[in-house]
Amino acid sequence: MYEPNLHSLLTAILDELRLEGEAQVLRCFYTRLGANFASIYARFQALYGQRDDCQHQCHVLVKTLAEAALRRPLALMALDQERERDPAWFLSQRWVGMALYANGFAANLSDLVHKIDYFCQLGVNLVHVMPILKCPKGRSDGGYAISDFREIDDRAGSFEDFRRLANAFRQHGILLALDIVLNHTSDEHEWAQRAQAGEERFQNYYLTFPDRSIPDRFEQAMPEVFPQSSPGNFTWNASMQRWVMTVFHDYQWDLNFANPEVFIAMLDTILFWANEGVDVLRLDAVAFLWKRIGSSCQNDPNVHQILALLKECCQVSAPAVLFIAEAIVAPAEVVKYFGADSISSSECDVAYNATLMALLWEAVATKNSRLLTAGIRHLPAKPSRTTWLNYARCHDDIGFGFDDQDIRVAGYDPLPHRRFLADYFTGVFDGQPRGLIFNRDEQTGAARICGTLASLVGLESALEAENDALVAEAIQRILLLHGMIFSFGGIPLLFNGDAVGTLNDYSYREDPAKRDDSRWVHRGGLDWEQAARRNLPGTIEHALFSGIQRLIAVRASLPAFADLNNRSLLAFDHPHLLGFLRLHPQNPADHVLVIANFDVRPHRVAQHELASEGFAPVGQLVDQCTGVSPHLEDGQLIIPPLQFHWLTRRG
Ligand code: OTU
Repeated sequence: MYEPNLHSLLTAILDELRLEGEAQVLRCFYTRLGANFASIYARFQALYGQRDDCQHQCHVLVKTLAEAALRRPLALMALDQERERDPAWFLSQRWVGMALYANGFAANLSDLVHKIDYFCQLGVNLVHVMPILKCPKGRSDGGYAISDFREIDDRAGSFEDFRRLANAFRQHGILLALDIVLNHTSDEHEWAQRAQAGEERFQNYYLTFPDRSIPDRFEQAMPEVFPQSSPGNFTWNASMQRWVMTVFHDYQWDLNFANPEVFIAMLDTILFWANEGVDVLRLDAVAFLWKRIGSSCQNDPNVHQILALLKECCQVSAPAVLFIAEAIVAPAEVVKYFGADSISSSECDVAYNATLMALLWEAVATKNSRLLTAGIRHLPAKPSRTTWLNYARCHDDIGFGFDDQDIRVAGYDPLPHRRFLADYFTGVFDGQPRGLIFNRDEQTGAARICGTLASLVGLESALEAENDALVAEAIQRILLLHGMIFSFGGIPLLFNGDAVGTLNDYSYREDPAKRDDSRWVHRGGLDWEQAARRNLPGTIEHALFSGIQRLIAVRASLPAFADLNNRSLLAFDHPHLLGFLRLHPQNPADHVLVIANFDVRPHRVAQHELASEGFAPVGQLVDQCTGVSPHLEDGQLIIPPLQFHWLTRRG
């Protein structure tokens, strides 16, 4: 910090705070604060400088940071230092995540402790426990409408259960990831209740308006997230006699981040969970944090200001935590959530790779790799010390949000192609995929889809038809999709029952609170009787589980799979094959060539196409997944239907 007035400002704040604590802890806090304060102050000014209370709120901010830092448990301080020494720790190919429901995958938080063996057996060492905070009984959006940011919902268990789970994970080397829902609260949150009771201070925590004039201006440019199940972006509240902004459901009130009190309260929430030992914070719906009339109210520049400020504040008080950006936005926008720095993340360390997810499903549907290759080629570069969260399925719907230009490059018309995809996955053509529509947009006809991984690749229909060949195909597709998210570069994130082929669960239709949200079809629990068959050779569950288990182990042994921005697409132009290299930073002998066939027919690659990449003679290549050489014919590499190889030049 070189600005003398800034120095005296900080000194004044700290003098007033009269912090007490162990000398070493205080010194550490002062050092980290000193390193970040100039930037924190500048961002805070940029966001809130025009307000009368800006200086006062800046004091509150520093106080919040100090209290969190001084409260931080010793073990976590040691972790802070460890991760600061190795800031690239999360780029390793050894991390594998799984997202699950505590009361679905297990009975509740305390039962989840008993399922740790499952993670260890599979090789999963990062677990995203889906929302567990207090929320209303029916109107809760699967836990994403929170009524208390610091209380565990009694359906998940108690705070003690949570702490026991966090400890057990730590002992087993499993990272714990939790959601931080920044954008909104439930209408039953104390803030919303007090706003409804007429307290102006809390009305200012949200975006409320006495009449439709401002809402109407907003609506002109705002798209709808749930056009069918929750149309419109505002809800009339009779007790306040005001309109409230509700971008998601009518009971999810959007927080007003233009109010510094809201920013500080949410920062305090983040630091609270960081101090409870949460390693990874999944920042939900981050694209929506700042609203501006006349814009789509997504990806606003001030969203990035807020995220960068949150990051710097965490660097001061809990530097060990990672942020995951859940920004399901266009490819060109998503990389901005890593921040503007080219070396390290200055906002989120990890981001959901929704682009890859959607592209993979497109390749499944078309059985070719044209759009997939184009989409990967045009994925914007990201900063060095950041990584993707690569997934095939999650708890949400699948939106076909690729770039229109890429769709054209692949030879399709954007709108009809998106309609084709929604039709394909809802079984319109061959009846194999068992997807459901989620919120069709009546204006364009485009729709998002739901369904479990297994049901979408045709396992459910194949089992019903007792068609062994189609069952085998479905298994192959599940392994193919995992083969891709394991080798692309980033942290792969499995979902709930995908490793044992969990099918759609239609029982949500009987529950009035879930009936209108088809995402529940793929949020069923894990059937542990079915899961037990993972240890029984000859079963589908065994084929899937042991296949994925093997991929995880092989991946961990290949340092070229660490995400060092070391992926390079093959120059060959094959419509059905995806091919890319993962480059080992030091040793070319350890480069890995990934080749995948999305078609139901075999395809070949000529020797000369790989020679230019140094992967010849093909006869000497070894597939690390199987340990044997790939199939050759007349000196050409044959990639069987729906298969992939991780090839190296060593045995
Ligand atoms: C997120 O979703 C959650 O993952 C959803 O489960 C919640 O319903 C939602 O936020 C509200 O909390 O905001 O940035 O297309 O992909 O709503 C993306 C639907 C989000 C989801 C979208 C998403």
